[in-house]
Amino acid sequence: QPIGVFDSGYGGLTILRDIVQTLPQYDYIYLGDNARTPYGTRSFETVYHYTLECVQHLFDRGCRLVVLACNTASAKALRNIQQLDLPTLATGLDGPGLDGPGLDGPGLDGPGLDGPGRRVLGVIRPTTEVIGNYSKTGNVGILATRGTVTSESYRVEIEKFFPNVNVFQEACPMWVPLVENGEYASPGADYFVQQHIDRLLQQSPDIDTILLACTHYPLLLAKIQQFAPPETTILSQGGIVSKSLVDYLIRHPEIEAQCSKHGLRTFLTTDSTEDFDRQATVFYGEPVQSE
Ligand code: DGN
Repeated sequence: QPIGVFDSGYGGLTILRDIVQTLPQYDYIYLGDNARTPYGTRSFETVYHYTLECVQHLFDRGCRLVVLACNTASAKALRNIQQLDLPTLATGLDGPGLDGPGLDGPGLDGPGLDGPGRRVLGVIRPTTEVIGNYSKTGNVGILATRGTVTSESYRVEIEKFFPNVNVFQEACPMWVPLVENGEYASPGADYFVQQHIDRLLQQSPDIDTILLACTHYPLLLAKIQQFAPPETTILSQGGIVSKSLVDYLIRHPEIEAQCSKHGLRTFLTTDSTEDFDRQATVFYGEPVQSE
């Protein structure tokens, strides 16, 4: 079966891009819920229902393993989806890595969830497991959508792995629209990127590590580097999530054995395929043809 990768829109393609570079042999189905994006400002209930529908669709398309390559969905929906114990949607995770207890999957290795069914993984857990290793000052900054910030998922998860690390968060609601409108290098990008970097650093000038905890933000990396102090470590999630997926598949050979390996890529969108194909090239780095 193909590995499913879900995002509220185009952003998860920045994660998929790293995953397919690291694990090119597998088949992947990417689903972007472009008709209902953005998720970043929506309620927990709405994000949960939208995400569940899309995960179910990926299961219906034959996936047994689905990665929520969206921070907002991982923060607001993953926990509830993993706790579902439906005959058609048996999810659950165990051990460290993309999974395990916590907001990304609290106590999900228990009975009734792991089952014979499908697995849903998020992007928060793998990132929070390692972020403290990058910081010398013990002060890390999280840049994300308002939904991810207000969920407090990053703060709660990082405190579990790195109790001595201080977490500072800043919601950057203008950054997703900037990216989706191709404004990577415009005066508008200068204004809003500087504004949020300054606000983050006002919380603590000792922040030496900044996590781009939203799938779109790697496309603003050059601007972020321009306005952050030069010695700052700026982390994108794609590489971290890919490495975590490698570890997960090694630890779960029974799931790995079920993953089909023909190098196929399928792209699905809930909205216009023309728009998706045009934008996706920017996020994925090569042309795609969506359905
Ligand atoms: N993919 C979303 C995230 O990583 O939070 C950003 C896009 C959105 O829905 N706002």
